[in-house]
Amino acid sequence: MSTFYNPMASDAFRQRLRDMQEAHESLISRPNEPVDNNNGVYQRWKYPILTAEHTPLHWRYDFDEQTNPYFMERQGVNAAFNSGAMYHEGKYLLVVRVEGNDRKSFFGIATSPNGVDNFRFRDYPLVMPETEDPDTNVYDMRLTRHEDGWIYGLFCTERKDRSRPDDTTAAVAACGIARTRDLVTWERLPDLISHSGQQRNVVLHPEFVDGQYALYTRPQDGFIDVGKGGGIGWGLTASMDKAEVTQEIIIDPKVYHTIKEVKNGQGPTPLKTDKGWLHLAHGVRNTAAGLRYVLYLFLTDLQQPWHITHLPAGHFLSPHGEERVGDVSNVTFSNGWIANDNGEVFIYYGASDTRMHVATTTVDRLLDYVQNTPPDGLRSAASVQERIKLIDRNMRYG
Ligand code: M1P
Repeated sequence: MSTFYNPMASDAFRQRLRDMQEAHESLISRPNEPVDNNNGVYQRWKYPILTAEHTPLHWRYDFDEQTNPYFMERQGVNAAFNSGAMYHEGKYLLVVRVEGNDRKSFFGIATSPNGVDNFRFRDYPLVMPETEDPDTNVYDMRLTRHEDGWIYGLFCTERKDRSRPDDTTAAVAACGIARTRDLVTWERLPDLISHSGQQRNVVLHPEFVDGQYALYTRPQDGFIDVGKGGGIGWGLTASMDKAEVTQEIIIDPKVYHTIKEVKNGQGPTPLKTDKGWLHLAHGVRNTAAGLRYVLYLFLTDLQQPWHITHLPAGHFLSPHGEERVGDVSNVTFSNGWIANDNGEVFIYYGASDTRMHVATTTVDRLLDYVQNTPPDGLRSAASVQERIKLIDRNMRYG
């Protein structure tokens, strides 16, 4: 990232620019620290890895004293959250959802040498080409390195619902699709055509299935409410150039009185392991305080990635401490994780639609968790019996 110096400016203006750059540099280079309370499943880290304040100063301030005599922030950034992730050219790379004060989200690419701190944005945001029907808002990109050789970015594209011209809140969500080879130049492809209403949280499976591209979908009747759209779906398309899913099956339904009672959605691209495909997803339930978004894990069959083999009860990660508070409070949301060559896994999660955090673990721990955590018995009596089994086993050591 560049540093800036304006030789034409007054001493005071240059001093303020210097001070701001120093404070910004100390924020983005602050070493992160693992937190003490570690549940054995994953390790949380003390500081958010990205916030609005981490975005480059030159995205927000005008450094010309003639046009900005008060050194004001001209184009504020409101939040930096829900990021796609990939290991690329020796770095942990995030495609971050950056939201301006104008409420428009766009993508910024930030990289880190170690995955837990020192994330730095590239000098310019990602310029996403538009289709003939321009997007009003784009967000939540999932990156997939597909075996066809391309890196795909699937994201939500939101537009005004033109069938309800008088309702200024009415929107339509669809799956936007772009691909790149170098994470610099992007080719926009037509949006996904599906025949099940609106779509958000669509994710491309990294391998061909029956010679076709496979997509995890999330059909929904409305923009916020999924309605009859019953959960995480699965569908095939012959091509990504004109992606169309004609048949969708629900592979992970929403279920009454669980963490995904209201809705759910596939998180990042699943990780291939020798025990199956590891999936991270979000589940949503309602509370008197509003919706609560938590993360959960499941495992699917290697040959039949649409077939769930293990589905632990409850959440894997839920909003804690400061993560609970933000523009949309009580939300943890993940659309990016990275497994490195040492079997370490970096789970990137957005907190309350405001900032980004990381939790670290290993493939082995995640497999242990997903295979050995009991499934949901769906009744209090079943849950207590499951807990008594654990207590009985432990009583041998009492
Ligand atoms: O505000 C919480 C989340 O809401 C949406 O997710 P879903 O479609 O599952 O409800 C998305 O807008 C997401 O970005 C956001 O974090």
